[in-house]
Amino acid sequence: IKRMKGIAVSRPIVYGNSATPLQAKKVGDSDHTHRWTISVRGINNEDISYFVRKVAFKLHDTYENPNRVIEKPPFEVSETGWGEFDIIIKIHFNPISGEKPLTLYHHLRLHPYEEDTLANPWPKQKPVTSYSYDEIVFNEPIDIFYNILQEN
Ligand code: SLL
Repeated sequence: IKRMKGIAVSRPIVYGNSATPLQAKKVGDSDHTHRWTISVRGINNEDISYFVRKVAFKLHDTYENPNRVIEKPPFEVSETGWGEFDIIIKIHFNPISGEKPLTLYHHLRLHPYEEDTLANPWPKQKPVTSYSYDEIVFNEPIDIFYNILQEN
């Protein structure tokens, strides 16, 4: 194994969620109030699958099969629900890289804040969004992974 001494390569990602209120409760359905999607993406929707192998999203235990593993892009999970909670996002890298998985946390946001006042109410069907920008840094990547990063 040959590492690229003194070299760091960074790749931007965007992770987080959007949410919209459900129009009406379906017959026999639970108390779900929102539909939401949590995702990990490249900037400008750039394909990140050359360095991301899979993404595991750990949802609240009130969900069935709370550990959702997404093996190919888009790396996202859509669900319905009634409450906000913290999602643990574990990013597994291209196995060729030898890099350990990276863990991120995102607070699933369903409700608007700031702008949502009586004087300035949030439009009913406008999605609520909460996204974070981050930069993944590969320090002294191994040479074959470095080549893959450079080629994409
Ligand atoms: C709260 N601490 O009390 C949070 C927990 C959990 C939200 C929120 C379950 C959906 C389903 C769901 O929306 N859980 O029935 O699968 O606000």
